[in-house]
Amino acid sequence: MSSEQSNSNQGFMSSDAIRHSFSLAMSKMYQTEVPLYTELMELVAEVNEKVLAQQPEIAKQLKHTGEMDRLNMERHGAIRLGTAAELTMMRRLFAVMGMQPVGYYDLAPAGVPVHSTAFRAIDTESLNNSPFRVFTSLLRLDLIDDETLKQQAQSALDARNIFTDGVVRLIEAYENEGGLTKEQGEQFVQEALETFRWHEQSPIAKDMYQQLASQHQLIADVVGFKGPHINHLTPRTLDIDAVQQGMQSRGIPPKAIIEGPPRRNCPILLRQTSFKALEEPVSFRGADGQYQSGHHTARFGEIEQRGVALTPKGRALYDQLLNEAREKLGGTPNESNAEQYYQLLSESFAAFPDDYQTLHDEQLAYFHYQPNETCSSNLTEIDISTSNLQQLIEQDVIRIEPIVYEDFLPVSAAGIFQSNLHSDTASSYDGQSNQQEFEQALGESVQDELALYAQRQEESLQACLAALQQAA
Ligand code: OOG
Ligand code: NI
Repeated sequence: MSSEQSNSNQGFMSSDAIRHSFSLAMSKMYQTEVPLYTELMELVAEVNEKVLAQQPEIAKQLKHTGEMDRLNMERHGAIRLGTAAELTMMRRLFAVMGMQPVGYYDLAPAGVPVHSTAFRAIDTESLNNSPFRVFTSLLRLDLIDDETLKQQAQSALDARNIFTDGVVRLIEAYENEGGLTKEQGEQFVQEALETFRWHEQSPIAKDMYQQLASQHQLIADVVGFKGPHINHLTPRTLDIDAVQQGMQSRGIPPKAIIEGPPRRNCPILLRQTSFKALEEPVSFRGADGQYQSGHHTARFGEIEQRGVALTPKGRALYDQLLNEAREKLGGTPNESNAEQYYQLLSESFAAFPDDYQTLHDEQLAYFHYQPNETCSSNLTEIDISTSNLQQLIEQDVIRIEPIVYEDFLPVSAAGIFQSNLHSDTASSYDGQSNQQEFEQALGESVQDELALYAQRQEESLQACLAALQQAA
């Protein structure tokens, strides 16, 4: 029995249900905060509908993998935290919703002074019930070189409390009782939402904000606010190139480059684009208690297209081909070299097989194994075992369906961060990446995303063989 079933059996609201409800509440809040996000959602829904109508094989695949029902509720968000204590409590908050930290992303080499993880559901069923994920970064104040400023930033962070008392009580209740009742669950959603809300009033003075921003825009974005406002929500599209064009024709200027792999027949990993952060009015607190007006750019919109998860071998090939294209470009992709970059990218990725069968056979990607209902072979005469897997696939007894990538990509994430920063600060930090320190702040280890995909592939294989043996 999954933990999901066990907590709903005891009269608790399931973690999947809490996560789903939270993701809807968050989307509703962000739509009122950033109306352009609503427009983006409409555009994505339109494009997805068209793809499903025009490409029935994609519709079929999504039905087989269970992703069809989740498509329109699928999104991720992102937040940036300031202290270890905030990250620990955030982990406990997400745990109530069945979201666990997966993966470690070090953004310092790309000039972004944070390291990050993604909180998300783990097993196939929970992912299909609600795929909501949150890319969560922890600011690395150790990368600020001005000692005085570092101290000031630290005191500002230590003085804030980003969680309501109510949400902390409910987190404790969840941990002690093993779940929340429906009433508590609903209350939890409302209380948790408060942490992610936008605050127009900054608790710090304008000149401190400016000093922080001159070190790095991102430092000001974290230290200058009462809480970790959600900075974007990202719906999932089935055709990101169509959305990129659609944005332009609706007068929403997208960032110059779609991050990730090039367009392919069989999408791999993740492609992402965004529209630029909005400049928003903020008022800063003066020493005399009076507020002084200013502005801040932080919140933006993003869209992504997800493809099959890659094995370590596939991922190594992806990294190699991406690096090759970037090295040939001889700089960071931007408006002025976009066409050339796409050209180099597609040349370089010609070396990456582009049909699911080859991706499977060469162990470049992860797949679900499923009994093929349309197969007419007599199962009693066939060896239904792992050692005969290839044969079973060739004879159409078993079909393979791509396991969708649920995680993020560091180079892409850096590109997304960067496109929203308007500062000409360091292009890379050489401070050592420190997963151990991150995990200490988190209060536990992050899960290895590759191991999770391998495990789900293996589980689907065992379930598939068992079903076939039963049928035989
Ligand atoms: C997070 C940027 C990374 C993604 O989808 O890769 C990201 C941030 O700006 O806080 O959201
Ligand atoms: Ni994002």
